[in-house]
Amino acid sequence: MPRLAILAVFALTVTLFGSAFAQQTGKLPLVEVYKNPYCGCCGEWVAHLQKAGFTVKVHEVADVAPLRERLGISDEHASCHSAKVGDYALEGHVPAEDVKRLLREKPDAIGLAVPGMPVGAPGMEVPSGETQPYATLLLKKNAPAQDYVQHPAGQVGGRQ
Ligand SMILES: [Cu+2]
Repeated sequence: MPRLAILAVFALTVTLFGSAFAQQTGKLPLVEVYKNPYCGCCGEWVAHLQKAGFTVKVHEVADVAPLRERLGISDEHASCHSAKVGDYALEGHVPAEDVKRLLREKPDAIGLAVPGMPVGAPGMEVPSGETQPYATLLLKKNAPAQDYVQHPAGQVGGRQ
């Protein structure tokens, strides 16, 4: 019997250590991006996510609008590309850090959006280094969108 007990303790230790390790590595879910094949800044955003550790699957589509609508993102929050990560939707040039925060905090929401194409957002960097202030919005299911993360001008949210 003691041998069995030792085995049990050993097995438990391995299990605990394994899950602690998995938590620390923080396995990131796949991001599925829907974009027009000719969208350059969309491709830059994909590169930004990959650099941040995400695995990205790109779907080239002629028109992103039907998917955006299916994801529950309204026209006023629209940008150039849409994406799915876990149970959430992403719209536009959302910084990878904000996506990680969303996945950590798991709010009850549709997802995140950076409407339009703010200069300086990840994938929207310009050679001059100019940046516009913008907010990453948390899209709620039956309520108005909320500011989730403020990105002041002069702070490049993209490539580190
Ligand atoms: Cu864009």
